[in-house]
Amino acid sequence: EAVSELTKQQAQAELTPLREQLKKWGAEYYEQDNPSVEDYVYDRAYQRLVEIEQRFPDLVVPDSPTQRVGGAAESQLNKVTHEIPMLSMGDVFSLAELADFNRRQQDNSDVKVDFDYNLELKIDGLSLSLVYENGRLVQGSTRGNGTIGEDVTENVKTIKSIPQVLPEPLSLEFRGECYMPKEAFVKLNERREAEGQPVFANPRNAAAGSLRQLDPKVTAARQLDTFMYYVPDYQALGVTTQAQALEKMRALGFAVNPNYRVVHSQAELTAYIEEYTKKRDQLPYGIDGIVEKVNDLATQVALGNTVKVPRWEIAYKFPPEEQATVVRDIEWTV
Ligand code: NMN
Repeated sequence: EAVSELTKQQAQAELTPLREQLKKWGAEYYEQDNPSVEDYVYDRAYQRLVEIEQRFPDLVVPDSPTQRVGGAAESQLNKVTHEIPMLSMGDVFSLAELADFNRRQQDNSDVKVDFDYNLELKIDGLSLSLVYENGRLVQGSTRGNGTIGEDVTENVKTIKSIPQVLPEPLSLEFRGECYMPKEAFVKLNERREAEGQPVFANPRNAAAGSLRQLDPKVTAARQLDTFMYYVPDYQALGVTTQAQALEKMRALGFAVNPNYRVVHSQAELTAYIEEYTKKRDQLPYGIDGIVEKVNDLATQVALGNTVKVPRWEIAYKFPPEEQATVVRDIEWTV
């Protein structure tokens, strides 16, 4: 049923099971690292929830999946508090929706936004926070529910692309993505299969399962890698744009994905997305879309966040490869 046709009673009746289903899928994905459905199935259901709540704003409740980040940090790992919350990201599923998002951002906000976006590959891993004090790595943590994450400090120390010491005595937090390269994922699953252990559903879940280990030796054997992409306190880093922040992080010794690009028009934006839609299979790591960020960091801060997502960035999600034609017909069961 089209959302525009729903009566309020129908909407109310649909919302409860829809939210329950999304919470169950979320727990499987975020907490157990073992999803039971493909991302596009989750995304369609989530999108429907967003649309129903937009049509009936008074039916929004604080514990709706649209109002909360990720899953609970329920593992046996120690907990850390994120002073600056680690948020989720809004998404769009077509170039038309992305153009719409940009138009609204540029025309309808109190903040002046130019067509000056940094585009990055959306690495299919899990968010990671790294804290340095006087240039030394002192803490690594997962996002968890955005405010409370899991302490994985000893585990991140086993990841080769993460510098333990920076060339400058910075006391700063860096954020990025922890992922498992495609080749490492295939080998890991082959080994697990040979040993009669359950295999991981995809590289993202393998990365999450490998990072969230109680024994750092297990993490060390898993060949995790990282791409860093965000510094909350950019002023301390001495940069003013996202592209500069990436370059500065690279200079500090972090792994930074080289395939980013600053664009100034819809045509350049479309060209980038088309290019990486084609190149995606050849990359040695999985990507599930493109992230568009307002390049100017002061403008990012001025735009701010909703309770769940930054207003200065959006993810364009690739259509699911095989199922592209059936995606609109997907139903969820409760
Ligand atoms: O947690 P955030 O940053 O909002 O990321 C959402 C991503 O996680 C989306 O790509 C979504 O498809 C994926 N996800 C998948 C499932 C699943 O059951 N396959 C559940 C929750 C989130």
